[in-house]
Amino acid sequence: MAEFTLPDLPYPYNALEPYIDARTMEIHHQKHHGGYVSKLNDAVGKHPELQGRSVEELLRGIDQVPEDIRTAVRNNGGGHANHSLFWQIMGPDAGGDPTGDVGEAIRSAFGDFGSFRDKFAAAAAGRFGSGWVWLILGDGGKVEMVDSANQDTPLMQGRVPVLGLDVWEHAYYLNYQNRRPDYVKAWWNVVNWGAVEKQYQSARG
Ligand code: MN3
Repeated sequence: MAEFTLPDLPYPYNALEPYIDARTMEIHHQKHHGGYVSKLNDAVGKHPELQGRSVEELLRGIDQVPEDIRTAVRNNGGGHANHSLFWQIMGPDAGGDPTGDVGEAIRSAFGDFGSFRDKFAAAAAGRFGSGWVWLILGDGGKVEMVDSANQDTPLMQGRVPVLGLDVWEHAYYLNYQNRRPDYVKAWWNVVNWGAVEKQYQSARG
């Protein structure tokens, strides 16, 4: 049973160069994200009663997932959901200042875009080992920044991510080696604010 499938990237592997190189994108998408999908299918395949659940449903209800596959769903379901969002909110000919309602929400929460980037960079640098930095929807349309370890997702706390940055070494090591801050700085050039706005509006329902 292969219930979950690896989504295609909405752009070619080389589309984010020079900020993220094609080889990194290809390995990241096919091997890493592909691996999460495959292992998620193996886990969920052991429990036919879970068939038809979306990955978001599984993660929001992680405490109700059968114990023998809970860790596998947390890691690989998280990996699947996180990367599916990550590919969507990047793109070629992107970057610049945040636009739309999400841009307003960011300025309202953090001041100007520079202050927001500084806080994001500090969270990315401070995340020891592997993890993510997130912008999530808060109360009343506000946005908040959080970070998480491994493939843990804000969905497990009932929160909805609108923007996420992968700070696992596999996301940047070929091009940036140990220079995570350089990767984080360059990453803003590939953030597609139109796509982030879509996530924000969809999260608000
Ligand atoms: Mn990754």
